[in-house]
Amino acid sequence: DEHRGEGDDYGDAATMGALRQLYAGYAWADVASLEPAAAAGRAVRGAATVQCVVAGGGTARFAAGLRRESVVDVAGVVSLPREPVRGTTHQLVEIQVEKLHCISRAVSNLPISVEDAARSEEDVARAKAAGEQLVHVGQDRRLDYRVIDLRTAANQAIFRVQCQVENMPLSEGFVGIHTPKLIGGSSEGGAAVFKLDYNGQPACLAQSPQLHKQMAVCGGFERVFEVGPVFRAEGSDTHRHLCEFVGLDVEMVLRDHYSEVCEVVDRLFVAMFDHLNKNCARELEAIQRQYPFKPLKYLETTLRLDYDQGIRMLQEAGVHVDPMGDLNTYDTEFYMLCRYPSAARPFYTMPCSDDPRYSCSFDVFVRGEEIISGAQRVHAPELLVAQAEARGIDVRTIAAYIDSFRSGAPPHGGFVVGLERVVMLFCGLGNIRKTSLFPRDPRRLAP
Ligand code: AMO
Repeated sequence: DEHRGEGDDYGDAATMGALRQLYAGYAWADVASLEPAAAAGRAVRGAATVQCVVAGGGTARFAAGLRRESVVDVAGVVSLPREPVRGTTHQLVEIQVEKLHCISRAVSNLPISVEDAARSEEDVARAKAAGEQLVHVGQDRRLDYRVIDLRTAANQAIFRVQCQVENMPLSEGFVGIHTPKLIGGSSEGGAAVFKLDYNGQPACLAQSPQLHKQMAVCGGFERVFEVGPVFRAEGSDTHRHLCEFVGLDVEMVLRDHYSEVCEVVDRLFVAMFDHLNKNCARELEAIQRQYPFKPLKYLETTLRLDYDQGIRMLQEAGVHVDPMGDLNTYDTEFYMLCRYPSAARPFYTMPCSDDPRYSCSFDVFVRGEEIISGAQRVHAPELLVAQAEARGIDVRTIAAYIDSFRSGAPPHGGFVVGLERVVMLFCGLGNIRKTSLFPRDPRRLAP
């Protein structure tokens, strides 16, 4: 109540206080279905709407003057609607308004409307076929006015799903860490870095937590993970590249073999997919309504193939363009390719002991696109120096990293998951900008 100040108010303080308690007890979507608050954390705000009916008099005049997207407090009696309201899905009840208070007014000329932004392409096409003109808000315009666009049910759901994905390593005993984002040089190869001046020293924005997450393992942490920004000065404007994305990095001590890392990926992802399908059904439904997609096909134990085996299958099938397409014969859209050629991997990757032309590395694919890169790392400083020099890296720029393996370093490996890519591909969204709250692509630095 201290935050009132928009003048007109048709409720007394006590009622408004009680109303807020009601909201605290019932999640937004559940007000409509009158389910108790057990599922409060799970409800999708905005996925359900409730119609408020104003009978007449001063409240009606006040309501008529309210503009779309204004924020209001409402108190009234919940009743059954006389007839279902067009275009709503959860319209089980409505509210006969007794009191109405405007907390924040929206301007009259909003650049886009939530209704327009929430429309699926199918809706627009159907209306067009019926001779009706519906506004279709293109992606750039949505992103320009992202604060309004984010209010659609699908967008609310996308970021709730993303939040479920990012904490998954906690279940396997990984400790969350934070590594520096201002660093002295590149870790993943020279090209794609944002350079900057660090008090007179050349520096760049971290391309990956790679070197520091490994140093954390050298520092005695057996299993670490980090959810943080990763900066890549990508020149290519594609559906799956951002200049700043969220990396879900993992690094762990190995006992014998890098397959231990693959097993962690398998357990985490199968459990995560199961969890999303079971516990985020409402979110997925809300996304489906605006962006229809088929549920992801995955196996109980993730399919793992050697890179060579995958390539052979492709050749046999005569596939040249979509490199992963053929693996669909396994009835899974989630799989790992292992043992990549060493030349195709960064300097810190461990070569295979039986054939150093190949490496202890893997990539993971969802619906044919890469979401994870991972590997065992070289923990012997001499080999590390040799591999860096062979790739033309000036080892003086990574001296502290290399030195950290001289004071005793356990065998270790890890991987990174591109958070936006996982959500994009799990939900078949087709463009990474849909799963980034305020995306940064080669052309976009605002909002
Ligand atoms: P890599 O560079 O292959 O590996 O990146 C791994 C994963 O990060 C995501 N990704 C991106 N997502 C959005 N926009 C981009 N521009 C972009 N670039 C990469 C993808 C990709 O699978 N240090 C190693 C990983 C490791 O071995 O731990 C690395 O950074 O999902």
